[in-house]
Amino acid sequence: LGRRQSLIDDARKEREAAAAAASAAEATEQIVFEEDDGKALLNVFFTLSSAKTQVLSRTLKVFETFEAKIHHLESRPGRKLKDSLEGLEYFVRCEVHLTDVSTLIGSLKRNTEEVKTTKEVKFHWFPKKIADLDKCHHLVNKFDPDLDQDHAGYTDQVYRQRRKMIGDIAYRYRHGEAIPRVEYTAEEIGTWREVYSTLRDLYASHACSEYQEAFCLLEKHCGYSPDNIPQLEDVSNFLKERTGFILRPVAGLLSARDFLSSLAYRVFQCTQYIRHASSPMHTPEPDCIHELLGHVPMLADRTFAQFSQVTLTISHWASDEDIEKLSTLYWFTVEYGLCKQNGELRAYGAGLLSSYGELVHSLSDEPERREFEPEAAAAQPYQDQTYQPVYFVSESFADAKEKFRAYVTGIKRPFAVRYDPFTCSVEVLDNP
Ligand code: HBI
Ligand code: NLE
Ligand code: FE
Repeated sequence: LGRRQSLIDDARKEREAAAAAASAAEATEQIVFEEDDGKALLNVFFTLSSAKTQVLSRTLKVFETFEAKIHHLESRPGRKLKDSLEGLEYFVRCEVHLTDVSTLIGSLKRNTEEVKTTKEVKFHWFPKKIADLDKCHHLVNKFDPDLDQDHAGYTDQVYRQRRKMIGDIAYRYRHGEAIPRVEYTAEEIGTWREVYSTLRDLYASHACSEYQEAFCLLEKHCGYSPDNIPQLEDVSNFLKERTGFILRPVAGLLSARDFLSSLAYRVFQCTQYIRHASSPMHTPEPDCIHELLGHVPMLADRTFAQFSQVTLTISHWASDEDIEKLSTLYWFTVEYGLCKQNGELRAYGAGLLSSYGELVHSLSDEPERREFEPEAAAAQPYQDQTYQPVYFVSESFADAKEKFRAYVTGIKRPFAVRYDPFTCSVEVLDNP
């Protein structure tokens, strides 16, 4: 009975909406931001003067062509049309991809006498101001030591306990607060020391020059040394002065959407725990070694910082497919990119610069290396458990940035956003 009543209610609501819309002279639009994908909910009213079924089926074919999901369809006696023709009026409520709305309506207009529409456009929720990043904390738990049996720390209760404690800092953190300091244990510092000294010896021959320059500065001003795990708060303050990037703590691997949205605000979400002592040379999940030795030096470079924020214009409204492509592109550049410098191959990707196992592998004869092309890279399946079989090489750093930007600008966008650096907020500029 409850369900029946709600169907009746729905039908009534729809009739009211239809009546309201029918009396509106022009098509109206309403934009609502929701958890939903980039879909529009479209109410279409059209009148067919001919009673021929062919005309009706040709019209409905338009909906089929655009893969519209029909929620409701009804016909009713039409009002008198201008040329004293009489016909049936149809009301269709459907869900259609945002970018198809205007073409769909255009096609309907060619088939029918009179078309009116009202539209609600649905977008993913996205952070409109920097403090909204407090809500961007959706973790992907495929590498969680509590859940993933292959995790080096899966059977180590002490390690798992420690991860929880450090993870809590991130859960409690709110934008604008100082990042709480962690007092690292002797074992943790031991892991850091081993990775740090091995990598430092490799950087001269394996890391790009921008990395090496920033690394020197971090050793000088930011507590980078074999015996000290730098504190996120200090590193954040250092980056803020260099490139405007700040850090905030996160408890693990973040969803690509939340991760990219944060970059749009020049905020880098940073893990604070360290990898398990048994796997110093490589771990599939991000940890503070990956962030501090892989990402931070690159974020201290102005060109690179800009590169990272390029996602601003897109990550806010991108569909799931766009996000997938963007994060794959991010993977093969920011995480695993190689570039040429003075005729030599060098690493600029953070996943390489934080793993001595993979850094050596990437420049050895083992993997395949291809010239960086965004289209190809965005479609290339990637490996997130162990070393990459394929890397993309760009002519230079600036070249990778330009190509990335060109690719991103080429993606269709339903509205533009403007970032206001004074208030660290985003303004939506135009409707579809
Ligand atoms: N989450 N904590 C964290 N650190 C990263 O480096 C990271 C992430 N989530 C996704 C991600 N990186 C990227 O590889 C892309 O999926 C965007
Ligand atoms: N494999 C990297 C490392 O061991 O440092 C971490 C990659 C995180 C995406
Ligand atoms: Fe990373």
